[in-house]
Amino acid sequence: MTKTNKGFPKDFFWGASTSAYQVEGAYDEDGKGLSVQDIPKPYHDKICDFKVTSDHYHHYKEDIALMAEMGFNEYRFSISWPRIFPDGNGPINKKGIEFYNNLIDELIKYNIEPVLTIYHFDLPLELEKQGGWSNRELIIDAYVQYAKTLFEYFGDRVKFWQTINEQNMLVLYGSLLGTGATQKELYQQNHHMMLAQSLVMKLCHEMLPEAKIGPAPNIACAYPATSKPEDIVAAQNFSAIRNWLYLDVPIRGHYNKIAWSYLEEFDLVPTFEPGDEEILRGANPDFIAFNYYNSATIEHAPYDAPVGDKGDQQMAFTIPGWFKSFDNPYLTKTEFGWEMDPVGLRTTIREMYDRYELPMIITENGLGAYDTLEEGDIVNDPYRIDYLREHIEQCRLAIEDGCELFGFSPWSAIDLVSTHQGCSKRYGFIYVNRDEKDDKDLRRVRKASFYWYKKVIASNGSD
Ligand code: BGP
Repeated sequence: MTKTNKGFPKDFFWGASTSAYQVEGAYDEDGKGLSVQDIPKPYHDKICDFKVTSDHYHHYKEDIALMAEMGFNEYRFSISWPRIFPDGNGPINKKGIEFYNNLIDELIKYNIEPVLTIYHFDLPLELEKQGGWSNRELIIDAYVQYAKTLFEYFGDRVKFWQTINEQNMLVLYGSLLGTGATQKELYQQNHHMMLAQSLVMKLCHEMLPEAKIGPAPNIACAYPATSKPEDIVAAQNFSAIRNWLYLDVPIRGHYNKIAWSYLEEFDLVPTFEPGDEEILRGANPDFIAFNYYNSATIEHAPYDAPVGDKGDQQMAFTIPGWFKSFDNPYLTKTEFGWEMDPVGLRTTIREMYDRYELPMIITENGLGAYDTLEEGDIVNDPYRIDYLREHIEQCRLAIEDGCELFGFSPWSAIDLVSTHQGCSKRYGFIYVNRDEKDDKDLRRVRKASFYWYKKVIASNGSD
């Protein structure tokens, strides 16, 4: 018996992703309000902040032309909430609407499908000052009004929507926003995000019956560190707390039971108000957008286990009594210390499809590296090509396994500023000429991976 080689579906989405605050710059131009990302952080002494980034705000036409040259038929980007509502709610900034109208039109001009993230880490500062996601009365309504505005202005052209980028990372690494919220507060915020997301999904289905909307968490399969039975339970605990908590609510309409017992044990259960259960049951997403960078290797952690530090990896956490993450001896790491596991992507896709049977799109996956601009405007990034080639191959295998994957949109279309490691940690197919302290000329340069990805797209997944 041989396996049928299904390959990628003929209308598969090939593109890449960015987020507004990491790529746009123009942080205070044309009426934009500040976001929580615009507050100076201590590490901004050494690396750049988000004021200019790749200046996509002024270069979007050139950038989209380059995406079109690569053959993109999809581009995943986010809207800057404070560019539309400078205070988070209240009056609309027409200039913000104009910018995204132009950007969407430019994409459509090249037959690139816009895949729009409503909220990607850049909460308007004015909302944060009033408690942000902790302030239930304020935030749910503000998010719903904001999303409704986007549906009204862009719903005629945007068919694919994502509610909240990496809600699980916002909760598990709350410090990303530097708000100093406690664990208890973070799970209450999470509950408010769940409610806001459900209401927005329902609204999207009412206002835009042709559109599709989904959540956008970061998902990682978990390997037990050994075949010791306790390690198997620990790996299941990890998956429940890190992954399924965030997908079960929108898709199954209720909290994951194992994650719930963790919340109970550590006194982290959020306060519910009457009617919340019903709101959570009303989401009904059409697809799952998910980000995948690495897998996790998990071992049992006794209650007195020290809370270990695995450096900067996305898997770096321990919950005493529940699990502990562990370095996988079979995997190598990027220059920035993130484990690389292409096969884990196939496992993650299979696990999710088996569980939810919803179509899926990968909205982030990629290699952060120090690239070098050589004389003659050459950027050789074979490591990125290898990384992406191996991940794409695992997508192909997952499709062959029967999973419904409709797009691959890696991080990132163009170099941009990392969440907390500056602009030298590059992910793009397009190099942007700048460094941490000097914006230089922001010239765009096609990397070797640019030409390679163009061939991948032209051949629908072979190269
Ligand atoms: C994801 C975020 C992105 C992006 C990426 C790479 O978690 O959704 O915004 O930045 O990770 O991470 P980093 O920028 O920290 O290297």
